[in-house]
Amino acid sequence: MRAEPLRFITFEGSEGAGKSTQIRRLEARLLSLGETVLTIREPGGTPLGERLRRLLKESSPELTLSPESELFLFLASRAQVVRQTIRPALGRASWVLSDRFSDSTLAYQGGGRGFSPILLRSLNELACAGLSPGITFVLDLSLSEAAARIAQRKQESAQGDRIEEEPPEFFERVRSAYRDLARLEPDRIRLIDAGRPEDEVADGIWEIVSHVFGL
Ligand code: Z5A
Repeated sequence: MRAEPLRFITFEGSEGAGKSTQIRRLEARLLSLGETVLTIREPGGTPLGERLRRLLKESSPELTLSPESELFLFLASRAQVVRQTIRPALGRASWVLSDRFSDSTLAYQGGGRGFSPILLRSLNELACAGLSPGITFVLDLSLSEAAARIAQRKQESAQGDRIEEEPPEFFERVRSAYRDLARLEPDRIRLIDAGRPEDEVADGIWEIVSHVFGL
């Protein structure tokens, strides 16, 4: 009999794909069953991580970040959240849901920026102390649909973001890197068509979670 995967579920995909929306939906379903759930985001999840998040997202001419500095700041946030937040929560038998984790580095710094996947895997291994999610959902959405959702959201709250300023080719490479990751690790990484209505996406995710964890 196969052991149940770790109750650590990560959500990945391009900006605007619906990760935060779907995490909230899954959290609500688990809570309704009386489960304990910790929801975090990356970068973030600790006081250090939240400060690094502000730095990483800030778009300002005075604050230049080389690709190498950017990579190490994402990894620093991850190293901290794994040790300070995720491991202890899993140890208390809580579910941990994370909005982005190590696959973001493979997709954005690997696919997007061009760092070697071998190097990134080895740095991720160090940052994560060997921790790997039980399941990862990659919400896959076309660039045009993602852009429409982001534009709609911007009308509601205007917020600048450094990585958002990258050209469309960058995000095409990120999307294709995510699809490659899903092909490489089909057991862990489930590619989800995020272009469907919110309820349909949530039901698809729940079907997988309830099946894999026997809920
Ligand atoms: N990054 C990195 O480069 N390397 C790393 O290692 C890590 C991260 C960890 C973090 O940004 C940035 O850091 C990110 C990658 C990089 N940069 N980019 N680009 P973030 O955390 O601030 O933002 P995000 O992760 O990119 O996600 P987001 O903008 O918050 O989007 P989302 O969570 O995927 O989507 P949402 O907020 O749930 O939904 C977006 C809108 O669409 C919203 O108005 C919803 O109501 C709507 N929505 C959601 N689902 C649907 C459906 N199904 N239909 C229609 N409309 C929908």
